[in-house]
Amino acid sequence: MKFFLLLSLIGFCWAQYDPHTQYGRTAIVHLFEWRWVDIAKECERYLAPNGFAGVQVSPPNENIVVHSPSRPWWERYQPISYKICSRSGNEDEFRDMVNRCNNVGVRIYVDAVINHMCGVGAQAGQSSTCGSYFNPNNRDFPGVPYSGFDFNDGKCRTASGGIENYQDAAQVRDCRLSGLLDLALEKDYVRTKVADYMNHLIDIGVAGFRLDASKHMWPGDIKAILDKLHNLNTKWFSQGSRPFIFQEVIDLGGEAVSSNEYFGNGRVTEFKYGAKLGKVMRKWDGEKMSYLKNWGEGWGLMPSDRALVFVDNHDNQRGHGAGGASILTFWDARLYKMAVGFMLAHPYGFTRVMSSYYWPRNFQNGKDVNDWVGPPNNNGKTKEVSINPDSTCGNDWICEHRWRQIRNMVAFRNVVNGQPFANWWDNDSNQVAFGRGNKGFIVFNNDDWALSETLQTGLPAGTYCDVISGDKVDGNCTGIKVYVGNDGKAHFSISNSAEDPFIAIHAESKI
Ligand code: AAO
Repeated sequence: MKFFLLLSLIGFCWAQYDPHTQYGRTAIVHLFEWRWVDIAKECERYLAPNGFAGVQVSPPNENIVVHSPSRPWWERYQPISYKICSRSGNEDEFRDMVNRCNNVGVRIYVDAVINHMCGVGAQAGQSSTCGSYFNPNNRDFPGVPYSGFDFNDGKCRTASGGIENYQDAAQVRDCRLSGLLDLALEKDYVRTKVADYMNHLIDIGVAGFRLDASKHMWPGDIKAILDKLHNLNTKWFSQGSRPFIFQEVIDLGGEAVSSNEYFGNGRVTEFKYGAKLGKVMRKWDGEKMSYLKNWGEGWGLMPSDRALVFVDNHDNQRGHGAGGASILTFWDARLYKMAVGFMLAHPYGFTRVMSSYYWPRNFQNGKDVNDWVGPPNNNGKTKEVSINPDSTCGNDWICEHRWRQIRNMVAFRNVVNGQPFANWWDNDSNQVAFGRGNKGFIVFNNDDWALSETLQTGLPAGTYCDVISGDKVDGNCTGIKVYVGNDGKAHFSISNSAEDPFIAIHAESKI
């Protein structure tokens, strides 16, 4: 009994699983490589009005400038210092963004790169985004400052100094990931420097962190850092709120490190989610949507209240990281919208929507040789996210979060929040439907033939607007109308050649 009391007490003070979203908001969006000035505007003009809970932002700290290839997106995963100074903007712009987003109830989550600094092969005097000097050869990063004592060179036991075998947990934690200089996070000095950086951001008003490369840090080292963190800024968060933590651990099974080692620290990215859902939607390996009936823990996924879920991320949408070819992205728009729709309708996990930019994908021998290309830019200066008259984005920003089907499913998730998974139906193939209590219902047709079924929706009688094919505007519907009878049943017809072969209705789409 005492033990459980203690546990719940710890759970209470250490609510690092709670994203601290504004009440009723349930999904965040990763605005990959966006500038702070654009995110500030997006919070006010789009995210808040459409019920988005928050934004994962690209690493805000100073990073190395890579010229070959020219300014790749991944240079931001090579820290030089913890000054808030990157191609997304300076500290003033970052502060302005956090203020303006919080003021409209949209939270900011920072991608924190704390496992390592730049690559061992970088050149002394190579430039950095804020001009801080560094010399990787003698491990000198005066901008922090870190020196030779602060890295794991002596601890790693591989000949190359890099991770050679993912079956050896000590290598994975103590050796270099992709040649990146591995910080000695068991040192209190290093922990303090990292915590100072994160506390600086917390004091500005961020709500939490994605911890990059968590698999490559010992869970106990992460905990020691988290123990040093401040509570969230009481200008926007209630007294005693702990920062939301989600750890990037790629665990598809079969390796020495597994996700559950990290549950004590916060949530963990569930990479099986997108890999498996992609297979189902593509009908690979004999998978079909009817098998999704017990989606979630029933599929071997981690506990829902520990999972941060997504269909794709900035790595696996371009062949980095893990998940492989099954991952769905904006490049496969039709299936992608269905997969994101399924994710947002389903109660499992805390959801993150991806928002990408275009790059000239170019496969050679199965590999995209342009997988490095950075955000839309003029001579290295990131372009503004311009907005077209039809509310989509210009300047090569894809803005999946602004696609009607995805934006409306974020609203759907908010409306059905807390409602149980209900009224499952399937045809033993790729036509499925389910509801969320008496608040929402969704029907998919991923078969090669038409769907025509009368289904129990669980919803009160009335006429509903399908939020996939249209919007409820001034009490009318610009898309398909669905008539729910007094018995809760409605007839659905979905052609297999429909632009978007799924239909979703909810309490607030009733007309
Ligand atoms: C760049 C260059 C490198 C250069 C380096 C230093 O590309 O050539 O050596 O600079 O100069 C990003 C880029 C990197 C880039 C880096 C720094 O992706 O290309 O390196 O910035 O600029 C592992 C980690 C995971 C990591 C992922 C990319 O575990 O943490 O690799 N993701 C994060 C970020 C990412 C970033 C970093 C970390 C570094 O999201 O953007 O890197 O800050 C297995 C393991 C995974 C492992 C993958 C890939 O996955 O399980 O843990 O991820 O391999 O190495 C099947 C398996 C699956 C397996 C997969 C691939 O799917 O089931 O388990 O195959 O083998």
